Amino acid sequence: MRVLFVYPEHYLNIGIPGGISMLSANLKKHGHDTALVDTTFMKVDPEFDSRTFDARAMHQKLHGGLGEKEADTAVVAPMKRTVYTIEDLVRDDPVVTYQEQFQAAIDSFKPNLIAISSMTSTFDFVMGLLRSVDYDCPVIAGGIHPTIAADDCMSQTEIDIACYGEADNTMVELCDLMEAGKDYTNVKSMIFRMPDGSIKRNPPAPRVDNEELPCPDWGLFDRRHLFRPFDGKIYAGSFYIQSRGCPMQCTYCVDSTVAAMTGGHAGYFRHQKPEITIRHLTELQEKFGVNWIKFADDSFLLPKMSHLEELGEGLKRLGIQFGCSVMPNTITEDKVRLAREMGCVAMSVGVESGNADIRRMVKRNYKDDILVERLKIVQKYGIRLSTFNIIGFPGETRENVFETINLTRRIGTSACNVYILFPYPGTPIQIEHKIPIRDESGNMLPVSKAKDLGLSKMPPDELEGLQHTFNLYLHMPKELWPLVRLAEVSDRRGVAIRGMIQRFIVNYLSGDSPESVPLNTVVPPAKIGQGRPTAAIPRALSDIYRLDMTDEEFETVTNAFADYEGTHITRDPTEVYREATA
Ligand code: B12
Ligand code: SF4
Repeated sequence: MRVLFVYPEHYLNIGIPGGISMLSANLKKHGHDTALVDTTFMKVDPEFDSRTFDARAMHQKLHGGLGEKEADTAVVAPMKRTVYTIEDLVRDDPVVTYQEQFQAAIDSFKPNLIAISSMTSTFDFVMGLLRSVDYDCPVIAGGIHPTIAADDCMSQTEIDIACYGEADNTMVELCDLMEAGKDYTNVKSMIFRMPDGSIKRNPPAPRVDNEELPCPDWGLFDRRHLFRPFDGKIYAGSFYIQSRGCPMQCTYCVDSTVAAMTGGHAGYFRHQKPEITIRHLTELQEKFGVNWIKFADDSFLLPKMSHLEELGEGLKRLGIQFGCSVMPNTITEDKVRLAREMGCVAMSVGVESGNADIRRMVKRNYKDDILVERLKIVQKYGIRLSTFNIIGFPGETRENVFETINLTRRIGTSACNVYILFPYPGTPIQIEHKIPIRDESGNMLPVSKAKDLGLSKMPPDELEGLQHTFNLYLHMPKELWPLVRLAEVSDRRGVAIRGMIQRFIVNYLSGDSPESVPLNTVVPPAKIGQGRPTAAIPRALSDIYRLDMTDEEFETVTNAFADYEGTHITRDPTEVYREATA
């Protein structure tokens, strides 16, 4: 069987997905042939593609932009500059259309099955892609959206089969039966559109033994997925997952629902032996020169010390540096020390909220002091720490968001990924608050609508403003917070101020020496009050005086600069690392 996978990823959102790479490896192992259509590196012309079909417009609605660099980058943590950036990877690429690329793949590969892998946020986009091409074979959809919203998936008449949960073995079974011309509509964990138009939903398949699977098929993907800038250097690597499922049940996540629908919580979480991980990574290193891995497991430090020690021996032999996610309750000094020795250079931790009641509500029940103490251990060992934070939880107030900002400042991370809560289908919060999957016009509720759902006590603009400025509040000295406050408003001026503050922070993190200029060189003397002409204004921020400001704002900004004594921005963890390892 020839299976054509479709990976509908955002432009330049690089990284090899575990799902397709594992399915492809297992299909090949069982004698099937695979190919891939991947939108990650498709440089499209917005005008042309929107005339061809609506995929780009759809993507624009879903993600607020595709194909261009986001003008406002403040949502993402400011990082050190690298000499070569992700845009350089595609600088010389021709402009293409999704339709042409997809059609060309169909025409040359002549698939017997089109297999799309989709998250909720990419589902309408991939359906747009599918409708733009001609093909003559069944279509199967899998991944988290078909898993959690199978009815929504089957409501699209182009989909013949939806698969819920893992498909490593069932996909092979399906292809074997199809190839042999036998009835394949009894394959478990799959939902079939029958010839009479009815829908047949089969019971869940037994859980996959992830120790028996071959090494993920990274060769199917464009090598540029392996681009890994870190701390000013460039490495080669991608995601690798050693486990299936998760033992936690956070209420903003789909995992507890997936566990329930695929056979219950018992046996849902499975972790493979270290020797399997090492065998796969050795193969990936030999084939692709891998020297950097992002472990996509939900908690890298969860296994016992003996397991981690064995894994560490192998990783040290391979000389692979890695990043991983960890749950705070699994952090101990021994494990962190060991992780560092194994080659861990970055850890991300879901801190989510700085308010203990909210954390309890979403089943992330840790005490502030414990969080701070444990995350300091991570930094003590020179591991770059990044946190994940969510704002906009049900009932959350502006004060609660500042509790989160202040807790994150106490923790001392300077890389924080902040999201507005979006209740994905199947999450306990989505179910409890009856958030629809699609809007009145039948479009998937876009992630950009998260602010409008009315779950928190903040109006949409305030919530969005706080998301855009969260990292700026995190880094900037408190005296300069009045500037950040002005940047919360998403008008031209607010966006310009965000850019200025962002550059100020990036310059600082990149080691540029901070320069100041006297106030009287940036504003006309008439504007300056008594005794302030020589007040020092950081040069990188002085353009704020070129923007329109009311007299009151002028006073607030100038007073903020007057109170500001130097450049004590929240420190870059790499400095902590250098000190720790000096
Ligand atoms: C690595 C990762 C990413 C990577 C790679 C994505 C990918 N497609 O793998 C990147 C960084 C791109 C990413 C981005 C995002 N992610 Co993510 N990600 C993950 C993570 C941690 C691991 C994925 C993985 O490798 N799993 C292991 C493999 C084996 O499982 P799998 O992918 O589910 O595949 C199996 C089955 O689903 C099925 N299957 C998969 N594809 C197909 C196709 C066919 C035809 C068939 C039959 C079966 C099938 O078989 C596979 C093997 O058994 C998961 C959590 C998780 N543990 O799965 C979240 C997860 C998928 N991400 C999630 C989210 C929310 C996001 C973001 C929106 C985050 C954000 N706010 O920016 C973005 C969305 C990007 C976008 N395009 O819209 C949610 C998805 C929720 C939803 N309803 O869509 C998840 C489930 C996390 C969570 N628990 O909430 N993510
Ligand atoms: S949010 Fe992470 S830790 Fe919580 S249940 Fe989901 S995957 Fe597990």
